[in-house]
Amino acid sequence: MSGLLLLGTACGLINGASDLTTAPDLPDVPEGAPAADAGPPSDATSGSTDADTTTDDGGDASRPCVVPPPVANTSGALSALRAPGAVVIDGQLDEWSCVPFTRLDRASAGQMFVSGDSGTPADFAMEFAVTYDSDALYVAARVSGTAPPAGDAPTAIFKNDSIEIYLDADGVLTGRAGPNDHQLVVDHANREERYVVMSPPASPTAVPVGFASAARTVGGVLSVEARLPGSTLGKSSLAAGDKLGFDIAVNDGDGTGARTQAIWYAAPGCTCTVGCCCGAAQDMPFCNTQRYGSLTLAP
Ligand SMILES: [Ca+2]
Ligand SMILES: [Ca+2]
Ligand SMILES: [Ca+2]
Repeated sequence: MSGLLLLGTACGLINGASDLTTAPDLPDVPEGAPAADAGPPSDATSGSTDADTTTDDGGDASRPCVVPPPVANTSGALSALRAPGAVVIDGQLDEWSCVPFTRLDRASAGQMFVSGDSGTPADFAMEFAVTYDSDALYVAARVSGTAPPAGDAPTAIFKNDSIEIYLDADGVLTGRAGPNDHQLVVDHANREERYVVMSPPASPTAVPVGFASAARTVGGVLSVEARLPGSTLGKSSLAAGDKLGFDIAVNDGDGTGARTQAIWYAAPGCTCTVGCCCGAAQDMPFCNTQRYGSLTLAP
């Protein structure tokens, strides 16, 4: 299939795994993926009953749109467009077809964490996007090349094939996560965890009220959607111009601790001194909010 299908197509046409076969810059999806990956969709959703949240302005699923193919963004500054329509947290990314995605792979990652994985330099990649409405922030991710699903660690789910979302609401980056900082992990089975303070041992806590996620695997491609209410970021509503600390990572793991993590951005400069901060062995966004990039909400 031609990657040009991504250009000038109609909203709703692109969906889930088909994106990865059409996107021109995702060569990491092997031709003829393992049969084990091509089975029936594996759906998992969870979260509050208000997970299927609509945007304020509705939307037109048939409205034509033009979005560029996913490209890397190594600047550390990301912007999110307002959601063009309703975002339904079901692991199907149809409604994201008019939202630009950013590519994250080993080559473009701001930081890599490798712990026992024997993968090759190009064996997994993620495309991710962020959008919002007045009530919530939404994150979508498509992960390819990890041969998901894998890893069934019931806790410390970052050991499984998973994604991690990092958010800071108040612009105060002290290293350690504060009350409105979030490290949210969603794995291929839609297990969810939040981590707050990463002083060993790491202890997951319940995800925030109103957080919802869904994970779906089709054809070896893991699609994840997540919703984080503005209230959990200390905001009564979200609006254009808001700026948040933001980062995201993808884990290729087997559940045992052997994993490879690609982190979108790792900000240079560091002033914190407590915990695994500047220059410490695990000086990464999960442990040091000063490594976050930024997310600006655009009109
Ligand atoms: Ca959806
Ligand atoms: Ca994997
Ligand atoms: Ca903060």
